Amino acid sequence: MIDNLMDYIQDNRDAVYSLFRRFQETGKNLMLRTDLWDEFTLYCNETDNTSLLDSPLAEAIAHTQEAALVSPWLYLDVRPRVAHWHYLRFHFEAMTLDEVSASQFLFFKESLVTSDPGFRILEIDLTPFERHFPKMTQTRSIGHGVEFLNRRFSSRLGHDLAKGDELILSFLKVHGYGGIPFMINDTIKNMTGLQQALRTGMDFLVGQPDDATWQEVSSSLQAMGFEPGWGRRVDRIIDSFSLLADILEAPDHGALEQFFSRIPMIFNIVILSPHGYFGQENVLGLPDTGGQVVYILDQVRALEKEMRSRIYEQGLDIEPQIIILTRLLPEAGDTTCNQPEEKVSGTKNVKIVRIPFRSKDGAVIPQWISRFEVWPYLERFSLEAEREVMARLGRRPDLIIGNYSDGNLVATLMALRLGVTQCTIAHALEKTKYLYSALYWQEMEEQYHFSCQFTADLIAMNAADFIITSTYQEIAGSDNMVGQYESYSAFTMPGLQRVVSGINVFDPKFNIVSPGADAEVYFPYSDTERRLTGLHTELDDLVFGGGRAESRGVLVDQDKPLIFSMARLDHIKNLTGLVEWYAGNPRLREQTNLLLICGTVNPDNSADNEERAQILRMHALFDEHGLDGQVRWLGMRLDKNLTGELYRYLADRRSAFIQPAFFEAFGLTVIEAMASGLPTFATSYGGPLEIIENGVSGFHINPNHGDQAADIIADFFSRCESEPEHWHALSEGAINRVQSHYTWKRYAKRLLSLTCIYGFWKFATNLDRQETSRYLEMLYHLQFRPLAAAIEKPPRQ
Ligand code: UDP
Ligand code: LCN
Repeated sequence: MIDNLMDYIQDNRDAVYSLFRRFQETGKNLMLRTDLWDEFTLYCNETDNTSLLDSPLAEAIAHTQEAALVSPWLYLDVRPRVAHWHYLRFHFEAMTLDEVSASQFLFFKESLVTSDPGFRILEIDLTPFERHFPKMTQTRSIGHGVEFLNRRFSSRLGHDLAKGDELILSFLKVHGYGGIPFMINDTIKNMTGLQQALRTGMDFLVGQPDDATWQEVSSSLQAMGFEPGWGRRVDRIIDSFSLLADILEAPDHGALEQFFSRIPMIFNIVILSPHGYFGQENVLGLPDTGGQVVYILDQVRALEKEMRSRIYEQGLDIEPQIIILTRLLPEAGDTTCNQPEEKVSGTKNVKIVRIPFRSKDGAVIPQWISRFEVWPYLERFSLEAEREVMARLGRRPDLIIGNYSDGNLVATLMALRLGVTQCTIAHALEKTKYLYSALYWQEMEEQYHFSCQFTADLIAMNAADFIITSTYQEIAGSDNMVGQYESYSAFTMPGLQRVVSGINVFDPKFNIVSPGADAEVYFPYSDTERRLTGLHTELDDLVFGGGRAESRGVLVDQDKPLIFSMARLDHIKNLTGLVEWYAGNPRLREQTNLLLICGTVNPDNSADNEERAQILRMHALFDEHGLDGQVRWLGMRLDKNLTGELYRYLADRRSAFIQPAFFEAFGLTVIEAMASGLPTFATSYGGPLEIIENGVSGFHINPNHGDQAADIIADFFSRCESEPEHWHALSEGAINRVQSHYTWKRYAKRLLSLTCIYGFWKFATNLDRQETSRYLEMLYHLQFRPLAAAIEKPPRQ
């Protein structure tokens, strides 16, 4: 690329020089991809130099994510393909181009922000520690880490077994529960012994009835060296024996995955979700409280079911336990977040356990604290949480799952101390949500404390044994957009830290495991037998009724379809933007009413600054555009069943769901609406880009071009008027998409299999991981802790 570009520049010096002058004349020191491309095409058109549009330079500009300019230099970071980066610099006067390191590029960027960049700030580079770990090379493999590890391990195993490697043997010996060993005992001394025992075992078992239980054959099998865990019935035990025998003979990645998933390893799981209001009722829509809560509550139900079924199949009688650790909030309003323990409905043994945040002197913090300010409390929280978990389980958990930046940090601290497999789930990494959140972190520090958050993210994502994401784009983005994790690979926070290699998205720790929509609640509107028609009077009143304390606007023409949106009232969700699009599009106003469920209508009822600002903006838009007869805003939280029926109630009215966010990491509302059969228009920034196939199972809209988005929606309704089957086609497309791709059952199976395989991988590579672990510990103590301590506020008097 560089050679071609250099030759091109040499041959077209004049044109290139005047183009760069033009960039310079914009007066901007930093230009984003779209700014650069717009200037470039304008230049080509104005100078009638269309050949430039087809040149290596055009290619480089089209793939540049950011340009930094200070005369006589222009620095570019070029991303020719997903997750591949080149850093280039161009000298205007000398007309030279060369490739520089990430560190040099970041240093140059720092000079735009601070007059004294100082080359000697802390440089974070994880590459040297990860040198010995296998990495994938193909972009299409990203997010399929476990398949890669299995393939890799099976080929290594073949080689190592031939040399007498005993890793599998020692791994089989470490499992047990409550003092009872599983899988094999000391009668089996080595690999030859294991192979021999498997043969003898199978010879013995074929003479037994298929449905005989482990208990009935256990005394013979135990004498051969086998312990419980191979299966409940003889047919299953034979199957497990032959799987292992095959692996030992000729390792194969499919068999390996299947066998590891059968080993009894997971009985207790701890899930961390400290911030927000974590409860089962009355919480959704409160600040910091949305999809993560829904996700975890659905996740634990599915996990418990799958764990129980696996344990049963393994022939064991152990009741699995899951503990969700969250924050206890003494001032909990009308939620249950002030209760230390709550059983999760629909489960046998899943509990929400709440632990308070405490100040330095140990006093309980009574009030809710924004997710941006939780950092000083997490270490104390983690210690108390650990004691609580050990007291409840009486043993270490088998898996710790962190959620979001704060939960992931606590999970890291606990997993490191306890030596347990750690999984992290980001839900949403804030870094990509806010433009220049790293470069201009100092300006945002007071409100967001990204210094703590991004450092915590780096620590947790590198400490995790495996990371699960809801989509591919969450890891590595798309051709045009940088992935959320990818954005941590190189970035700088001037004056604080320059991250030259923060995460490698080719690491096999990444796995895409998409969540689902609770099929008991979000099912198609056409599934009439299951419909909750008893709720329709309440819905009539909510949607079409008169004014009520928690609402604004009363719909005058009730025959029109509705466009509906529901989300937390954060700036990023862009609901006020949607109101503006609607207000400014006469066709849309003519064709539809707008229904919004978000936040609270009275700003005095909100403790969150960002939410308050949005509430005021919403009122201003109603006033400015006279929307009270066409827009209904409900500032309330609906019970889950009511929400489910509302989506269907709106589908009955041939309505649509709109998700207008500036960025949406995944978007559970999107799959809920789609599962109900509502045609859905959702942001092209983030998860919905991958969830929806444009024009088939919904539509992509660009939140930065509201006029176009409003036209796309208006066009849809115009077409549906003359061609009602168009609505049905989209509705069916949406339902099919969710049913085939987003289910919790599939999720639970996959997550448990991953846990087994990464558990083995952790066992196999434990020593090698120590370097990374030590580096991260240092980062935690020397960098994170002082940052967090500095933002601790004195306790409220
Ligand atoms: N939700 C709700 N009421 C609200 C806002 C949200 O019930 O006022 C639910 C919604 O049904 C979905 C979740 O909260 O299940 C929001 O998840 P999503 O992934 O769309 O967004 P997040 O809030 O996590 O950013
Ligand atoms: C957080 C978000 O912002 C959403 O996009 C996700 O759907 C939700 O968490 C669940 O993962």
